[in-house]
Amino acid sequence: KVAWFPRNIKDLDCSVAQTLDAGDELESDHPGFNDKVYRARRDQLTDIALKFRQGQEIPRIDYTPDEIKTWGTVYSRMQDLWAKHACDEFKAILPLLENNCGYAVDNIPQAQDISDFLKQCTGFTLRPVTGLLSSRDFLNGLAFRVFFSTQYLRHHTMPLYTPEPDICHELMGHAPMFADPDFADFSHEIGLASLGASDEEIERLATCYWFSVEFGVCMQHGEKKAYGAGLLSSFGELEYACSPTRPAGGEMAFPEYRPWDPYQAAKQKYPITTYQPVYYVAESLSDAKERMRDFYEDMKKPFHARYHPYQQTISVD
Ligand code: H2B
Ligand code: FE
Repeated sequence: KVAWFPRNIKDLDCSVAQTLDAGDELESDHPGFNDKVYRARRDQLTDIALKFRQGQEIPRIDYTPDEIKTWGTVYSRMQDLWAKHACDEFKAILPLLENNCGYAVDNIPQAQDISDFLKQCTGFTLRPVTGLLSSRDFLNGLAFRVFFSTQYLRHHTMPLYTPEPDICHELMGHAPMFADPDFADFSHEIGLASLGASDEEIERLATCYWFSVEFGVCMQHGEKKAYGAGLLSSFGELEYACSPTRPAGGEMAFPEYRPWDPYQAAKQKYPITTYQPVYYVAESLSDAKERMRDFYEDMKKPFHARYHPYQQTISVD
């Protein structure tokens, strides 16, 4: 039996409504767990995501000075690191986002502006979400070139740490890459592959997603450069992944690098709370995409899903 999957972009409203369980409840080890003001603010932003319906304008948010300061702390620390370790595609797109979407140290960009910009570049759009979705629902959105994006900020007491996706991770790490055509196609492939897939296949695709969209590295000018959002939004791990220094006293392990191969990556175990012990290195973003496409075409699914961008629907044959 084939699992339910969205056929029309409007069906994403169901995906979101169905699975928002853990998202709006903070875990007890979250730095904002005991902060009443933080939690009340989270509820406000969560409400926007809950009320959102596909096709609407994403409401603009008046960010507080504290929130802007947290964003700015991350943004300014990342700027130097991006110059050294981000892939060329990211570095080319960032100035466009600064000019068109309000990316700046002292301003948190609005999701609708980024969504409009991405739509012109690759057809990708953003959709607000309250928190973590299941892998299946999250990946299904990519099949419609929709990226689910949280709008709250990490807790201001720990600006360089977040145990969950927040707006810094989404807008600094993910959003810029969706403006790149190869990366957009790559993400779309994973999304199409996830439609109606078995639970085991979803697990394998989510693992591929982890080692590419989140922690992917590629070779450029003979050096390792990051294209994964988990790296591009992480102050510590970006440097660690792209140019680690051999530990003198053994305080930090040295990562292992393997050529990007979705068949291998899909089977690899990974930690979620520490730096990655293994990174998969693609020759380029288009190489990453080609290999992902081979993997998808090899999957034993009973049908082939196709996306129709004008109608924003999926057909199967
Ligand atoms: N949900 C949300 N809201 N954002 C994510 O980045 C996310 C998710 N990532 N659910 C997914 C899971 C990812 O870890 C993979 C596909 O499981
Ligand atoms: Fe992410």
